[in-house]
Amino acid sequence: MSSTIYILNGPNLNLLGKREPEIYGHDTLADVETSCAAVGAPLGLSVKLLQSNHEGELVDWIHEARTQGAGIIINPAAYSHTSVAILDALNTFEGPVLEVHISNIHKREAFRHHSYVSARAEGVIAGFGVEGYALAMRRMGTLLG
Ligand code: CA2
Repeated sequence: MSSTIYILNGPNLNLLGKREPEIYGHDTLADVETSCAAVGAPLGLSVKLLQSNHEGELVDWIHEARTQGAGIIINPAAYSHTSVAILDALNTFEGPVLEVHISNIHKREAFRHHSYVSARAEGVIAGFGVEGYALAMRRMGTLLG
């Protein structure tokens, strides 16, 4: 039976591929789900990709992953820089957590340079575009292997 990786996405990422392609590219979250599923299949990993514009809903999905997920890949979007609630929720999760940012947050405004989630993440990928999600899936295979 395959293990499930939760791929959680924060506010405004529902617009991925539809707005600001110069920063975030042309791929949509549906494309991300397809590429992550393709990477995960030979590793025995399935994906559950979710997106919310609401902090509490992301917290609820992290709690769900506590019993139904083997690992979490999270792009908390703007909540990266503000949310102690998401950090606290991730600290209750026992499996590996990987943080992904599509853009290189360190090349952008200073307020994007700090992420609360990074204090919990086993690793952080930033600036690799949406390929970062598939790279994180590959790393999940290693961490869970
Ligand atoms: O680079 C990333 O992945 C970010 O997490 C994206 C967040 C931003 O607040 C973080 O600092 C870095 C913003 C997500 C907005 O997503 C959009 C996607 C397409 C069009 C408009 C917004």
